[in-house]
Order: sequence, then structure tokens, then C-alpha cells
Amino acid sequence: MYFKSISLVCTFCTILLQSAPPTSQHQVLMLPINMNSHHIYFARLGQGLSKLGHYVEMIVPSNAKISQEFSNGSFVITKYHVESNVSVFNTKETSDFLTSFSLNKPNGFQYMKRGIAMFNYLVEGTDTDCRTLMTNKELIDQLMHNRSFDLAILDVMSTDCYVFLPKLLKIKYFLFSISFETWFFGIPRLPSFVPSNRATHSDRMTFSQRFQTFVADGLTMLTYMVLPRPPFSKEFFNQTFKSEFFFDTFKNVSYYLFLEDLTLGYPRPNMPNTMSVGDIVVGYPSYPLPYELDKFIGNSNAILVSFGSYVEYLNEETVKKFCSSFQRLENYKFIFKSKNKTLCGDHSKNLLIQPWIPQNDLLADSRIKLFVTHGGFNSMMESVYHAKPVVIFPLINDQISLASYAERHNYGVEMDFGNWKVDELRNNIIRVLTNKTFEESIKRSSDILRDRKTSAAERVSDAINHVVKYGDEHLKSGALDLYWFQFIMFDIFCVLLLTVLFVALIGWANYGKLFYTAREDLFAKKKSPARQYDQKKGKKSYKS
Ligand SMILES: *[C@@H]1O[C@H](CO)[C@@H](O)[C@H](O)[C@H]1NC(C)=O
Ligand SMILES: *[C@@H]1O[C@H](CO)[C@@H](O)[C@H](O)[C@H]1NC(C)=O
Ligand SMILES: *[C@@H]1O[C@H](CO)[C@@H](O)[C@H](O)[C@H]1NC(C)=O
Ligand SMILES: *[C@@H]1O[C@H](CO)[C@@H](O)[C@H](O)[C@H]1NC(C)=O
Ligand SMILES: *[C@@H]1O[C@H](CO)[C@@H](O)[C@H](O)[C@H]1NC(C)=O
Ligand SMILES: *[C@@H]1O[C@H](CO)[C@@H](O)[C@H](O)[C@H]1NC(C)=O
Ligand SMILES: CC(=O)N[C@H]1CO[C@H](CO)[C@@H](O)[C@@H]1O
Repeated sequence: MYFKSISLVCTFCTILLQSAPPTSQHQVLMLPINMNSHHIYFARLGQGLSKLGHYVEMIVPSNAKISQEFSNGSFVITKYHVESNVSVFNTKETSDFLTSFSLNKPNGFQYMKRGIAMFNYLVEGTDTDCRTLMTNKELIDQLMHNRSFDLAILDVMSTDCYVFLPKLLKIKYFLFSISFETWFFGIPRLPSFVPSNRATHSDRMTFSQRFQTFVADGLTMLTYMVLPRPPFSKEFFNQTFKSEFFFDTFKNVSYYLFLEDLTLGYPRPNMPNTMSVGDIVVGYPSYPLPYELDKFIGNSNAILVSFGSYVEYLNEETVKKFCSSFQRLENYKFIFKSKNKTLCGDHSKNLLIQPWIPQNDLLADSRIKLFVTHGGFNSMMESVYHAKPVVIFPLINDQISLASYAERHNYGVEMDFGNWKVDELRNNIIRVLTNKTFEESIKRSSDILRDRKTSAAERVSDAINHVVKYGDEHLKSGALDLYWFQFIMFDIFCVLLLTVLFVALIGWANYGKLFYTAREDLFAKKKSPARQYDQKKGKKSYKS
């Protein structure tokens, strides 16, 4: 039996090797920002590309926490030394902000003020990482002289500083990440039918929702343009590399790779140099569960609970509520991802707490029936891929729009972190498990997701080969050379409106005169033949 399965696996390997020969061999440099979830997207892309024959090297700060499943992968992870031992995205300040935002729902103005301060803090930290990298002479020398990179993949959320590296190496670069502010990229994703990434609207919006979306998109763009950017870029480049620095971070991008998918978002247009590659985070093989997990689940139905790394932010009260919800569903086994083994005391027979879980393998397991999640993109994609219905507690950013999309499409139900009761969670879990609608809906989306001729990695690989071979000029539309107000035809509407106003104004200015002349005309012509003809035509009473 054992040998048979080994030989079966080997046959499978041979088939795989034969059917997917390396298509190309380019050297690709990846520079994600120092955020755990971004490391995952980039690492998945790195894995996929290196399987297709590319040499991929991901450069991250020494304090980056990269899941061990990637650390012995086929692509290279190079760390550079940074002073701090924790990324700005994982500090107490950041977690406090997230917690207070998701639990207290601060009011608009307060939130905006804190949000901007937070934004600056994160941008500053991200930029500091980059400057540390750029002044790491040894590593930069190696990258410049001991490799021959063909292309770089940067993070949409990176600062201008990150563009130095592809500039230095004289290579083209792609941007990869969630599709924020796509007006910048010259894609006609109009606010009339593309809800913003952090809103709960669907793609069929009322006037006021379209208005909100328009204003929100416009404001975000404006904020981005107006907010003080780290001022050091130009000077830093001048001093460190003694060369002139000119770039337009967004316009000089060869390709935009967006972490989005048709099964988790409304239909959206793309351009010849933009691509949706959300499916990069799914589709890799799953392995049997580790012994402890397998034994714990046994023959029961199980529910997976994971809030990603956000779980460390939950306050004690929230945690207690979760614990008692699990207790009240004693027919199910719960697997809860947390570093704190004693989170629920030691009472629960039906609860296993693990600091790390093989999420993909668990979701692939037929005994897992439901996923309680924060609705992060990776987690949502994995539940769609494995057709596991969800109960979602969205916290921030795109989790909010993903949750509302999922609820609208009956993938599961959405709950509010700041306001929920133990029985509510229990009832929702039972409802999602017993009403077949949820399972059927997500199964259908799973089929749609799996019905692709090429994998995301193959599509990106094709784009890399194409750009390395032919450049990117022919892929870029004229939209990139327009100002935003030209792009959304604001100027044309303004001219039209002004014309209408002008005509109306002239009309109005002449109205009095016109009216006066008309009256004079009327009186003058009272006895005119035309008038008499009119009277004859039938208005007898007038005649008499
Ligand atoms: C590392 O790779 C080996 C061989 O491919 C595999 O058996 C092992 O599970 C991997 N380790 C991790 C932590 O993924
Ligand atoms: C980071 O470093 C500081 C001081 O060097 C130390 O006190 C702290 O425990 C470290 N934190 C982590 C997560 O290693
Ligand atoms: C260049 O890179 C190769 C492999 O990556 C390594 O073996 C070699 O030592 C490097 N040479 C220098 C001078 O760093
Ligand atoms: C660097 O900046 C200085 C001062 O602004 C300028 O005179 C010099 O030309 C710059 N050097 C390069 C190479 O652009
Ligand atoms: C673990 O959780 C328990 C119960 O919520 C709490 O009392 C304890 O302080 C937590 N331990 C750590 C290390 O956070
Ligand atoms: C199942 O759930 C769907 C979606 O929420 C709902 O429309 C339907 O009425 C439910 N069916 C039953 C039998 O409760
Ligand atoms: C708009 C813009 O920044 N274009 C620049 C892109 O990069 C090339 C060189 O690779 C420059 O020549 C362009 O001016």
C-alpha cells in the first residue's frame, strides 16, 4: 500500500514535470512592504513563478516574520539588517489603533485625525526600511553585480524610495497588491459602478451611494496628493547615489497586479497592463493534517476559528464571549488560532487552541464545516476555493467590503466585532450549517474559481516574459498622460455645464426685454389679420 502510493505520487510528479516544463528563466526581484499578509501574497507569487522556472528573490527586513512554510521554498528570501526588532505594522501603536477602530468605532473626525497620524507613522516606518536597505552597500552591490535581474515586483503601498532599486538595476517593475485608488493607474473603474474598496456598497448603487463613492475616491486621491510625503527621496538619492532622480512611481509601472477576484468582488474593468491575480493565494496542494489536529477532530464535524494575527488584539471580554459560544455548541469541535494556550481557561473538551494552524490543509479537510474568520483576503479566498461557508467578523480596510460581498452572495453571515452576543454567534453558526443555501452558493463560486485555464502565476509569468521581451509602451493607454479631471471628463462636463449656464443666463438677461417686446407685439397686432384669423377659428366667446 505504502509503496503503491509512493509510486503513484512519483507518476504524478513525472506527469507534472512533463506537462509543465519551465517556460522561461528570468530573474525577478520582489520587494514587499513589511506586513505579514503582504509577505504571504508575495511569497505565493514567488513560489508560483519559481515553479515556472524563474529565479525569484524576495528582499525583506530582518524583523520580517515569514511563515516557515515559505522559508524552505524554491525561491530565495534575503533579509537585510534593520535596527528595530519589530515591524511598524506589528507594534503596539498599530495594534492599539486597530483595536480601538474595530471595537469602539470612533467618530468620523476623530478617526480621520488618528488615521492620518497612523498613516504617516506607517509610511515613515516603511520608508525607513527602504532607506536602510538602500544604504546597505554590501547587499546593493551584490544585487547589482552578482545577479542579473530582469524585472522587479514592488508593493502598491511602498513609498517612492522603493523605486530606487529597479532604477539602479535599470529594470522595469510591476506593482502588486490590493487595488486602491485605481484612477491613478488609468483604469476606468468609475465610481458609478465600482464601489470603493473599503465600502459596503454593491455595484448597483443608489444616487447617494454613487455620490459617496465619488467623493470618497476623489478625497482619497486628493489626500494622497496633498499629504506630506517623506521629503528625503530626492535628496537621499542625490546624496547616496550621486545621480539625478526622476520618476513617476505610478506612471512608470509596467504592469499592475491586483489582489482581487471575481468570486470576491464585483466585476471590474482591467486595462492591457493590469491584471487581477487574487487566485495566486489558492490552488496549491494540501497535505494531511498533523497528528494532533487529526486526532482531535476524529470523526466529528469541526469549525475553524482564526482572526489571522489580529487575534492578539482582541480584548478579554470578546475572547470570553467566543469561549462561551464554543462551549454552547458541544457537538462541534473548535480549532482556534491563538498564541495564548489558556485563552479559554481549561474547561473546553471541544476546543483546541494552536499558535499556528495549517489553514489551507484544514479548510481542505472534509470534516471542517465552517470557518469563523476576520475576512482577510487570503482567508476568504481559501474558503471560497475549498467551498467552506463563513461567519465573518470584519475588522478593517478591505475586510469590510469582502464581508459585505460575502454576505450578499450567501457565502455566510457577517457579524460586528464591537457589538454581538454569545447566542447570536451560536445561532448564526447553526443557521449557516443547517441552511443549504450557504454551502451551495459558496460551492458554485468555488467551481467558478477553479474553472480557469491558467493559474495566476502562469498569467504573471506570461506578463513578465512579454514585458522583458517587448517593453511596456504598447500596453499603456493614453489615460496615463491625463490629469484626473481629464480622465473622468470633469473638464468636459464643466464646459458643458458652463455652456448651458451661459445660454440660460443670456436668455434670462434678455427675458425681460423679450417679454416686453412680445407684449408690445401683442398689443400692436391686436387688430392684425392674423389675429382675426385666429379668432375666427373658433373662440366665439372672445368675439362677443
Ligand atoms: C521543507 O521542504 C521539505 C521538502 O520539500 C518538506 O518535507 C518540509 O515539510 C518543508 N518544511 C516546511 C516547514 O514546510
Ligand atoms: C526588541 O528589543 C528590545 C530591546 O532591544 C527588547 O526589550 C524586546 O523584548 C524585543 N522584542 C522582541 C519582540 O524581540
Ligand atoms: C555570487 O552569487 C553566487 C550564487 O548566488 C555565490 O555563490 C557567490 O559567492 C557570489 N559571489 C559574490 C562575490 O558575492
Ligand atoms: C544633487 O543636488 C545638488 C543640489 O541640489 C545639485 O547641485 C546636484 O546637481 C545634484 N546632483 C545630481 C547628480 O543630480
Ligand atoms: C491568556 O488568556 C487568559 C484568559 O483570557 C489571560 O488571563 C492571560 O493573561 C492570557 N495570557 C497572555 C500571555 O496573554
Ligand atoms: C436560507 O438562507 C437564505 C439566505 O439567507 C434565505 O433566503 C432562506 O430563506 C433560508 N432558508 C431557510 C429554509 O431558512
Ligand atoms: C512618466 C514617466 O515617468 N516616464 C518615465 C518612465 O521611465 C522612462 C525610462 O525608463 C523615462 O524615460 C520616462 O520619462
